[in-house]
Amino acid sequence: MAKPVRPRAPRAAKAAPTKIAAAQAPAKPAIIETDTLAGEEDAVFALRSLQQAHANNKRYDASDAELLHFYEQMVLIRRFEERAGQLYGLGLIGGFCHLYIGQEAVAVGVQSALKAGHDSVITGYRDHGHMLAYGIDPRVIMAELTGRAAGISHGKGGSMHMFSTEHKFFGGHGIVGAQVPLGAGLAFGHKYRDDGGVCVAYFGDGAANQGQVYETFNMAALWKLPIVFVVENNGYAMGTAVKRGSAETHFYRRGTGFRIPGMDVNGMDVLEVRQATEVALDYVRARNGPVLMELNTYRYRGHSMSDPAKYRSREEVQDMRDKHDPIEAAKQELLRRGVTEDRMKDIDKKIRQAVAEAADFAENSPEPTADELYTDVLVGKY
Ligand SMILES: Cc1ncc(C[n+]2csc(CCOP(=O)(O)OP(=O)(O)O)c2C)c(N)n1
Repeated sequence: MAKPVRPRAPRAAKAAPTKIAAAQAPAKPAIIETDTLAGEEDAVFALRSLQQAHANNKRYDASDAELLHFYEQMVLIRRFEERAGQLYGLGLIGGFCHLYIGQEAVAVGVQSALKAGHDSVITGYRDHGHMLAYGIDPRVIMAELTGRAAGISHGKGGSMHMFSTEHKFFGGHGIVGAQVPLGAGLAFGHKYRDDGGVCVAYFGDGAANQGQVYETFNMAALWKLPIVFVVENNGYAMGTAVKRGSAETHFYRRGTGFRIPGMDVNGMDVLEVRQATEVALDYVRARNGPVLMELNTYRYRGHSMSDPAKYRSREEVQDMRDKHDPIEAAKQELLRRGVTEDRMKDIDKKIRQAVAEAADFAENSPEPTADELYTDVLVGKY
């Protein structure tokens, strides 16, 4: 599938040196060949770039069973999120609720390449899709969304603050960008214990403009931490389009100043995401330090449930849905491979049932009792 065609901001043209500037330039000392050194260094850095490896082999060679599994996981995320949107509309979900619809191929493609229960993951508030891709029970996620005691954070976290240490899923963070330095901490833990694990830290294109992200890049590169930074570039930070809020819209290049190789990936193609993640993980597991992946994707719904999304046209959203939908693309590929439509319909039916069960379970679960206010406040006794 072609890379999504969300328009990128035009890059500023390099100013041609004027005659005056050239005339005033000091003569270069003959001995200190800084230009040559810089050139060699750049060549070394360019060689380290993983973009070439990605370009050479873009898509994961999935078996039919694997692709069907990816399809199933993406459909689960979509149907779950649609149902969460309905429950929000009915007043059953309080607080914020950020849906992941449109971005499913990112979570499914990346998670499928990780060693479950070994590698760790941390993300922002748009977290339900990641948890589902990690195999966490939809019932406990829905129960958390509806503030029930059976929820994964005992009904006290809601949409943005879900954890599962068992699955090495470390949230669920409402503070934009906060998960990036925390992710470096998780990566430091892997390195300190020498357990071979990698941390994947997801953040948005808006979060990518925060200072703490670059402090983290510096530390992570300096200490060669086993971390994959994943920018989910969905085109908007709340109502601000990428080209209005970012001087460099190619986020995969943002690690260059810290010698972190970047990868520019089509986040609407689950097989491309999977393949690129493997390249990144191989590099990180070989103790080379961090990688920065930009996954170009799109969110179909508003920023959160309370966003009418007036900053973009209906046509833009429809165009992405029609031409770049990750689920439809996987479906078409399965059909081309000879997997029958009936097989996929069975999967869709099974998913609808699982999501309905999750919603029933949540609605029929009790709310936490008042004494829950005093639990999970501190990790230990001080
Ligand atoms: C430190 C901080 N500043 C501002 C906000 C308000 N806020 C919530 S989401 C958001 C936009 C983030 O956009 P992006 O990183 O692109 O992620 P996306 O929502 O697109 O997934 C902002 C500014 C916040 N939660 N935390």
